[in-house]
Amino acid sequence: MDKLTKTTGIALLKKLREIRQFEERIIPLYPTDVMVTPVHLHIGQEAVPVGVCAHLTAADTIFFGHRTHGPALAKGMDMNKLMAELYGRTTGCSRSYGGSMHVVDPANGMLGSSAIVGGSIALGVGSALAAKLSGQDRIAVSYFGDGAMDSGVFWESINFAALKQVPVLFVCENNLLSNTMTQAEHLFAKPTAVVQNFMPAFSADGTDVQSVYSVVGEAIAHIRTKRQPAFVECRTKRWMKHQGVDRDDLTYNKVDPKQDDPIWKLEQGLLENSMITEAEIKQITKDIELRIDAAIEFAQNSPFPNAEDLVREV
Ligand SMILES: Cc1ncc(C[n+]2csc(CCOP(=O)(O)OP(=O)(O)O)c2C)c(N)n1
Ligand SMILES: [Mg+2]
Repeated sequence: MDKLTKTTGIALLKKLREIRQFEERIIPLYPTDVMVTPVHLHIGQEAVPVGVCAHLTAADTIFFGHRTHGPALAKGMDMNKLMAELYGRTTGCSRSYGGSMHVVDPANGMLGSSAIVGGSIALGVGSALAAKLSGQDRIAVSYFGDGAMDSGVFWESINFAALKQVPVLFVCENNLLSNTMTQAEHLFAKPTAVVQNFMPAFSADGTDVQSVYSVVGEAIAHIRTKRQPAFVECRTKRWMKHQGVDRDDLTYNKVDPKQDDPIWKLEQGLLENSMITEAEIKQITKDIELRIDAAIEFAQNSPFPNAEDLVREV
């Protein structure tokens, strides 16, 4: 625990647990069809959004893809609004128009997520360019999976951000899988090896929130002080199938229940350094469960859209 204070460590643990427990509650509910959206779960990968968003303010913007629950909750989205969106209710963060893959929360810097792989990378660059042109000191984050790195828009965005020197952080949440395709099947070179020709490029252990927190902290310090772009690759493990609520069973995606678990790692570190007790962990877990109970109740009691809502935003 050389990199974290007690306060930061506990704050990170609460966010990791919030995302994990939120999604663990989705698992049994999902087959009952109360949720009217596909879901791509973040379980096992929570350290990446949590370690990144711990360095962001509400004014900093973030754009992500189809796997939204982790970054959305980490950036500060209200759990009730996210749950209601999954239930397809008008009180959802996207007023039921989006579902799990399209979440918005402008007050917390979430202006849109895209189900098109790579579809939001350029939006982060545009947001950073806007900050630069209007003299705002906020930054933007383009957050995507390794599957997006073979898209043209990724390379255009890297080039443009470096050319115009805009304050954007590119985060590659690298689970080494694009659906069932391995990275070696679609990417010519290691991510950081190529990108470092354009901007500072860092690597973090995405199964360890301490690592993500400290590496991203360095990258963001660079962006905030120099007003230049940076890139961070976070190596992580996908525990669940690409989509849906089943555990992954690919023979080439083996998960170690401890070493690949950011929550286990952080809790061990905090316990060993007497920064937390077992009883405090239990209390944190229980408090989050109660908030999820409330979020489910909120979603269940919220209205479905009606015929007028269908064309309200058109
Ligand atoms: C342009 C485009 N091509 C293909 C798809 C189908 N698709 C959805 S998610 C996905 C895999 C994306 O992998 P990655 O970007 O690494 O994200 P991960 O699911 O691993 O978090 C694919 C191929 C899509 N949505 N958009
Ligand atoms: Mg991936």
